[in-house]
Amino acid sequence: PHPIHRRDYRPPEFLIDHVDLRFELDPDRTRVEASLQVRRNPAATRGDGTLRLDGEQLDLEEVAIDGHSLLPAEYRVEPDSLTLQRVPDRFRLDTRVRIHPNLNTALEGLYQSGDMLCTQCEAEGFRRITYFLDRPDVMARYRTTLVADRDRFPVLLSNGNRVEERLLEDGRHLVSWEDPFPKPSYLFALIAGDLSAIEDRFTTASGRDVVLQIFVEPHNLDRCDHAMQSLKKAMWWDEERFGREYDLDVYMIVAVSHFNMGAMENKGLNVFNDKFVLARPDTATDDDFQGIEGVIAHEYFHNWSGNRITCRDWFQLSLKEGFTVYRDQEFSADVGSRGVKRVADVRLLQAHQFPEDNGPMAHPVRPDAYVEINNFYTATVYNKGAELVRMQATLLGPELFRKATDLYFTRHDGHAVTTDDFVACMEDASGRDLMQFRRWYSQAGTPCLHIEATYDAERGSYSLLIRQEIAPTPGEPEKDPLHLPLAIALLDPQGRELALRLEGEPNAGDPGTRILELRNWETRLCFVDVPVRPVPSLLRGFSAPVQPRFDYDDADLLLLLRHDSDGYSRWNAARILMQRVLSAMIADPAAEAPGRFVEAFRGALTDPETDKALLAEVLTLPSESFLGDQMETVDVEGIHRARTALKRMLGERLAEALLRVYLDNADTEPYAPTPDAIGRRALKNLALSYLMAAGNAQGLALCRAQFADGGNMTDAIAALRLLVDHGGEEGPPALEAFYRRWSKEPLVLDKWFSVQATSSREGTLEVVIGLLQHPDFSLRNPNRVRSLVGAFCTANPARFHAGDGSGYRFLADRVLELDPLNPQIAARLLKALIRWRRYDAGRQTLMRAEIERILAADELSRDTFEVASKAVE
Ligand code: B3K
Ligand code: ZN
Repeated sequence: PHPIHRRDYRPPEFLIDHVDLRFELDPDRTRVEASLQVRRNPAATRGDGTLRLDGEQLDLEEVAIDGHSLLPAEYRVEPDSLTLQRVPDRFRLDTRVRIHPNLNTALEGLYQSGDMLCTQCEAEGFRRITYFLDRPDVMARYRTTLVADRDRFPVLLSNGNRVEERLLEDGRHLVSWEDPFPKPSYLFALIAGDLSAIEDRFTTASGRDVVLQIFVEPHNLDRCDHAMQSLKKAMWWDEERFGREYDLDVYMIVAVSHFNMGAMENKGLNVFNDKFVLARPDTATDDDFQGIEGVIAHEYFHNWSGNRITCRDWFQLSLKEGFTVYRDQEFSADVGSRGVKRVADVRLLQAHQFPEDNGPMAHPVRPDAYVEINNFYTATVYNKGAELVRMQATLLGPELFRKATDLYFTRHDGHAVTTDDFVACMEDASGRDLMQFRRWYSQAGTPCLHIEATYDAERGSYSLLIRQEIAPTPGEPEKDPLHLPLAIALLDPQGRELALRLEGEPNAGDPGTRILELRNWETRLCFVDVPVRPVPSLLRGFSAPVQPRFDYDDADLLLLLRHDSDGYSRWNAARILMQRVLSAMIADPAAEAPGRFVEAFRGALTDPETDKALLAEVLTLPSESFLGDQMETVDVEGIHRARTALKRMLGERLAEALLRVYLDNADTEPYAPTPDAIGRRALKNLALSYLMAAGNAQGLALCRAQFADGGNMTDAIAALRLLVDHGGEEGPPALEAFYRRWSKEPLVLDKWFSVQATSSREGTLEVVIGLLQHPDFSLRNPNRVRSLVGAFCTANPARFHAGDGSGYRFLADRVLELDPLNPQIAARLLKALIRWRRYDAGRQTLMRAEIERILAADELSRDTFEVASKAVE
């Protein structure tokens, strides 16, 4: 397989203005007739009149130009294309193909999920449905006619508005849909199934009445309300914050149980992994409820950032994904708690994107080359991409940023554009120069910000020396300095914010945050009129996706932890403190947590002022993976031992306070996924986890009771996890009871698999291997694979990285089994192995050997091949 390069982009030689599709749907054999209005692209350089259409796994039956059938000698069919020579400048192309949805295990194109038929076309799935110019800069209007057996498939959906519906002979029926908005083929969708829907309405700001429908299998009808509420909130919010209204008369969401990722923003017909639709308090956790709200909003926001304005080519993926993630983050911050949301987003970025930047698959937010685009739906494109939008919003300020997004939406409506076009709108609306800022899109790697401070008591000055450092990444040995906003405040010894005046400025501003702009490798700044040695609160709100390095005293960190008004900064202070204690314990197994640290922890735990959800974030020990990321070489055993020991120490020394927190935050009202209630549950369950780590008898009794009560899934699963980890007598009966209660609920069963896969107990791998044979396990359902195999390999570092290599072998075996079935999922799993250079020599050898074993297999998919080969380059 060969890479595709961004620099090779050429506008398409032909355009397709209109597509007429007719499907005769059958899981074994679906017939697809396509009628395309094709014309030469006046904006492209004229070629020799050869039209090459994409198409894969299609049985071609007929090709006609302007109504005249072609003889097989007049076209060429290859495994991935159909080529026609010397076509006219403007013509109608008709094709007829057969496809086989029930053999489609890759879940790309048209496939079967349970009893229904559904599609997934992004990025390049449409070519598995019909021959087409399957690239996002070819935008067409679609009319889609679906014909199917009426009993088996009473509901037939596609994009846009329903324009025709009738019964046919022999029990079949026909439904036609028309989408008035030109769209790229990756936004095409169809659904056929025996589905029920809940329905609601939304009136847009300009008075358009929109029907909202969520389609699910009939037995799931009672768990769609939260999704519907989330959708209405998102529609309202996008009008308020971005001035964006919905544009069709109907907005449909369909939940399917076999889905490669979270959801898909097809125009007017979103298809969702059912995990991000279905929720009832007894089956879904707080995380699930919040995930649903976020993903429903994300896909809705794509209607403007993605669908109305789309990507010119797949290198521009972050144009829609980075911007839409930013939009969904802001939405969740506005409807929930901003500080907590920011901490969660930063945690995610650091857990997924920073490691990516520091591994063999590192790539810029706008990549330069790929072998398989599906490998680039990454934390870099999504989450770092969102950070780039956020930095531009910070640099411009709210008014100018809104002016810039308005300009973007008007200037590019209906077009396929680039990330450069986006930045140009930021510049044009604000008059600012973002030339240097653009480097963020083209340069990979996470910058380190080394900050040094000197206080001169006599002169009352506080000077900062800030150095950027960016390590080389694959293919990019040299880096250039970046333009970034550094948000900073200075706190006095009482924790109050000082008024800031930089040398040379006429007067001091109000006390609070100051945004400094860095552009060079080295920046020197001096604050004057600083009455006391201050404690700097750096990178407030995580104002740029960098790693700040500042040599804080423990006392400074304690002050930030207690007093900083910025949530990120408090959380970060707690984490540095915890990391220091843990590092000492890793180095010396006999080390104890210092008393001062324990007291600070107690202080935070019992702080009545702070948002409980933020407290839960602050008091959570850094994950084993995060701790590993901070080390030269990951010390798998040392980290696990130290973290377990610290948890136990805290549980022992603070038992009383923890018990009080547990009891004070018990639910008194019926379950509701409100920010306040979610925060209380998070804090309560965190307290319980410390008590359980210490083997506290009262904690165990509370845990058992909480599990037995099982009132809501958040509490039930938290208790189950702790009981399983506690071991001894507790785990097996709890698991069995849970299974008995939920064996008919796939999404709950996923949790049951996951809890077992992530247990830190020895012997977990054997349990996981056993579960591969469980009647409810299947390699064909991505959610199930993620819940067992994915959870073990990514969320259980101590067991996955077992020194004997058993975890690695297990993963490679699964990748080899999955690759022929579902390359996207196989390649994604494989990413757990590729950062082998971070480990000790023994593990390096073992990990590498497994990657080599995968590479030696014949017939690897492009997806898996690309990940494996880059890992050993
Ligand atoms: N755009 C889809 C992701 C498609 C992934 C294709 N491998 C979901 C989203 O980001 O909203
Ligand atoms: Zn998206």
